[in-house]
Amino acid sequence: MVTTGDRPCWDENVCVAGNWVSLPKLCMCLCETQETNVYTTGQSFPFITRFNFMQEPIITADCDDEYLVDYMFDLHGYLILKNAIAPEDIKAINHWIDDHWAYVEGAAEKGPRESAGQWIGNVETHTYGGADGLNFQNIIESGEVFEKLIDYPAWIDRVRRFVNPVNGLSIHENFITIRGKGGYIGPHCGGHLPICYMTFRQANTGDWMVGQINMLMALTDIGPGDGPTTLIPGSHKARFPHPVLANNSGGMVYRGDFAGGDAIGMKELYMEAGDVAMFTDTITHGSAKRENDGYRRNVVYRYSPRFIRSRFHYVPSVGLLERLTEERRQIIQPIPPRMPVPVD
Ligand SMILES: O=C(O)CCC(=O)C(=O)O
Ligand SMILES: [Fe+2]
Repeated sequence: MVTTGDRPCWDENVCVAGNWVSLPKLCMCLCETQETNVYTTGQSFPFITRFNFMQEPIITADCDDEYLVDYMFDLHGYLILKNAIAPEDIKAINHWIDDHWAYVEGAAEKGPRESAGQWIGNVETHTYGGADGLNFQNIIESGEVFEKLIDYPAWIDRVRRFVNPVNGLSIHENFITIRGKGGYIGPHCGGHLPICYMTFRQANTGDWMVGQINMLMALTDIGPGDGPTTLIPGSHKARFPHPVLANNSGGMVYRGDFAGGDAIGMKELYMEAGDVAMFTDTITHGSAKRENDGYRRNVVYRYSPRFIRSRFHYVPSVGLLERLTEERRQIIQPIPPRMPVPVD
């Protein structure tokens, strides 16, 4: 047994062939083969299912080791929350998608104008550029399960902490994204960007100050060939733009027009339905091209400080505001519009 501070590390059940490294308050296993890189149980890190320098930082949604979560999120810029969403909620979301499949593939697919979406109540269909597939934007307006996701227990406290409670919270964009064979999203973002919400920590004090944190929720299993999300671990701290984003305009190319998975340094994130990838939008990311038949299904909610207007400025409907709990309303409309009192 190796002991680091008050955290005991047990070598049984954890790593057979690897070496143990002790760091202050943290123990890691540097193993030589992938098979031995799997944590099963361990008294020091009961919440970690897998973690090492090479593989994904994965935690179970109920992990309460705040120090460890902070360490991994700071280091990698992302975490996978395992089994974060209840199966019945995943089922309800997939059901909504099935009910609206004609907008993805069918009679309703083409909107009245090339550039505009179709409205389904307060939800609008949308694409960033075609290859990325179809989005149902403003999905919080389409039913209870989507309202529930606003402050879902598996992530809301972490999100508040990373954005920093002094900043409050808002949702910058919320949508379902459906991507078929051949679809992808190009590489974009990185620590070099001078965009005001592309922050991670307060530069002087080091306090959390994440300007945008994405919850990318898997509605089906996403594995090799399914067009998984890709990212470059640690690139939220990069001061150089990724080489493919540096070719024009002094590093200000926002998004490459080819599959993100083909950009050097990208790593694919594999998830099972109900898992959530929580990542700072500052990290360089995109997706691999989908090679398999069928469609990739995700929900994305992006959280920002309350001062940031939502990306496409969908105005919350009166019905939604009335339905929301006070806590959710504070996130969806953190700064209510001020208007003169009507005079009779
Ligand atoms: O679709 C993906 O896998 C990536 C999505 C993305 O770029 C984002 O959520 O910011
Ligand atoms: Fe993105």
